[in-house]
Amino acid sequence: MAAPMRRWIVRKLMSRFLKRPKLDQIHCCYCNTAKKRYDLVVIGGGSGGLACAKEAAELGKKVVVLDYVAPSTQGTKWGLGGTCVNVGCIPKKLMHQAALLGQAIEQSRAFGWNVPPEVQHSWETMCTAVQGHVKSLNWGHRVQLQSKKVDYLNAQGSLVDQHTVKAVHGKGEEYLETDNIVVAVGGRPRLPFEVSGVLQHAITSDDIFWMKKSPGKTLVVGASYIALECAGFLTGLGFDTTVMVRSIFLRNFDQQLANLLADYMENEGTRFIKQSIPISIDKLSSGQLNVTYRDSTGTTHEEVFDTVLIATGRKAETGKLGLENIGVSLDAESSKVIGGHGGDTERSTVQHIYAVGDVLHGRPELTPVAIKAGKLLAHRLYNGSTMQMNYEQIATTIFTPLEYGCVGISEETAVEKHGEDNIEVYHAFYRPLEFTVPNKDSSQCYIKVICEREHPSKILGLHLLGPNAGEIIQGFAVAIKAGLDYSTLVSTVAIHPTCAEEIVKIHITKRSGLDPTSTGC
Ligand code: FAD
Ligand code: NA7
Repeated sequence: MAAPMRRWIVRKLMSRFLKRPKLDQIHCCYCNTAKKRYDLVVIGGGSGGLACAKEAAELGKKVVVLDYVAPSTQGTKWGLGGTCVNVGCIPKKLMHQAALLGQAIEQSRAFGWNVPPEVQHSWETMCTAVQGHVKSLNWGHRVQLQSKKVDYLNAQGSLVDQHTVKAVHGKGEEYLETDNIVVAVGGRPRLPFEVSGVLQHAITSDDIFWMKKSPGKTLVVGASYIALECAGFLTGLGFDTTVMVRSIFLRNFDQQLANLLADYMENEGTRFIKQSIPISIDKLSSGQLNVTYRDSTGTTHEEVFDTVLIATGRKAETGKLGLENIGVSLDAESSKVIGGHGGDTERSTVQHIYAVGDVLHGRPELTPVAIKAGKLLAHRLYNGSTMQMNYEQIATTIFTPLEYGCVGISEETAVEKHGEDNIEVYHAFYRPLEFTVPNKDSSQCYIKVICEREHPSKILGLHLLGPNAGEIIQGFAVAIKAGLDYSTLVSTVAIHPTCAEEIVKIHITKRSGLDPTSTGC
């Protein structure tokens, strides 16, 4: 049978399989239509919402998930699964991998591979492959909801009273009555509207992974997680990439590692315009964008780019949810839901209304955080559990060309919290073995372990700049969560030859002033 016919039959069968089951219905006082009754309504089908909904359904509850994606400012749209799947972790990590492969091809020559001098990369081919994977995940989420008997509405949700959610979709609107509500609407990029032309001409992380044609010469505005990751893979893919930095790199991360990372990126070809902010973006007749920006002395400059990518933070999408009208308190600055009421980390000011994921005020904006919080909440609601989400010591990694992985606190925070005299900072510059043959500069490969000074020297923070930092840090995060101290760390026998072994071999303190360069075996 031909492939298109096979795909058509599979789609037909699946659409039948995905039909929603019949539900209990009661009369609605807001309209004349019937009102559906649920145990749990989840607003937002991203990492946290889906995890919570599926877990609650597994515990035998009648659950519906509403997911609606407002198009980006440039009109980009995507499917079920939220930020991580469609415009976050997944396409980002795949493009990071594409960039690393480019580096590997270059370096492979030193290892004897006969690679042609000019190796071309196709943005279109990469995007088609990445988007294909993302679409398969969208489909997988729908199938999982169906198999776990969670209802799914491609609808925009809002709260009309403490127990009623209004769902607006292509066919009109419906009202859902429920015992519990979980708000899991995530966030969206925040644009600096003071920059004229930003709305019309700039893209964000909501667009970059879905661009049909390559971005060309790109200006990335912002100097944090998302800005540096995007700038990193764009540089690695061969685009002329500039980052405009307003103040510091990676606020809230260890500043020594943040600066080393920026140095590495600069050496790899990313250009930084420091201490500057954009003022305006104007479209030229060529289609290119003329950016006017101001530096710290007040002097204005102009430069032409093909693409301007704004990565100046994210904001919660709570404006249209009607939360405040029904008594749910939001943080005045972040517009996020304030949790922690009644001793429950995710409970809002209304007893049976909860928030998980990026929309919860003051919590790390990370997928595994949203998933874990959503699952734990379902178990507290429907399985008699009392286990709260622990937001401490959550590991993360910035997937820049040299990855920066960390768990625990930065040196700055350790000094602030414990005092300089009460902490010991061990550090090492090391050379990954794989950097030696291609003679790759390893000046920024660095490890920092921050401990309490007093015996047993509990580890407060571990920071690693190097290849595969994400893979390395995950295991150490387990040990640190279990209370790892310095003597246990260094009594561990290394795996040789690895980058991770440098962590268990760390022995030079900053206080000693000794050269922290690791000398190998
Ligand atoms: P989301 O995943 O954002 O889901 C919310 C969903 O609700 C969305 O589909 C939204 O459209 C929908 N919605 C909004 N309003 C309504 C409404 N009124 N009605 C119905 N539906 C609505 N995290 C990591 O852990 N690792 C990474 O490497 C990583 N990389 C990232 C890279 C980028 C570029 C970005 C932007 C984020 C990255 N993150 C990463 C963060 C991660 O994506 C988020 O923390 C995570 O997706 C949050 O999940 P959530 O469930 O809170 O919200
Ligand atoms: P962050 O971490 O909030 O960082 C925002 C960055 O943008 C930061 O470097 C800011 O500089 C900069 N910024 C903010 N406003 C402006 C304006 N108006 N002009 C220029 N630069 C500006 O956001 P991210 O998007 O990187 O990451 C958000 C989360 O998503 C992250 O925690 C991950 O978990 C996923 P500043 O330091 O304030 O001077």
